[in-house]
Amino acid sequence: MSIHAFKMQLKPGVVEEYRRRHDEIWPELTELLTQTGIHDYSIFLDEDTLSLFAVLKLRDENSRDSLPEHPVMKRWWDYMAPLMEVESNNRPVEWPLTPLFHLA
Ligand code: RM4
Repeated sequence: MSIHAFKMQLKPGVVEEYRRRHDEIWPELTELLTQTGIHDYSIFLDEDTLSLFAVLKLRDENSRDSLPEHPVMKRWWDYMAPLMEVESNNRPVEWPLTPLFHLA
């Protein structure tokens, strides 16, 4: 198991919509993420900068690299693109975060 953290960026004025969409996250997306090997996945908001801080755990045997090609993942990224800073394919821009400390 490994832990991964990264930043994403929300656009102004969409916090409540971003929260609502995650409160109602598609079952097929949570199933896909779980099948991929992702678990214990949290996203936190910095209210000052609208930066999102994502932290997830990844099983050693995982298929995370295949996610960007999956139709459900693409559909979710298309759906979320108006709310976030995204790449040209609508994947959210992810800025990696460097681990400095962990208390197990
Ligand atoms: C985020 C973003 C991420 C996805 C989570 C579930 O808004 O789309 O890529 O992993 O939702």
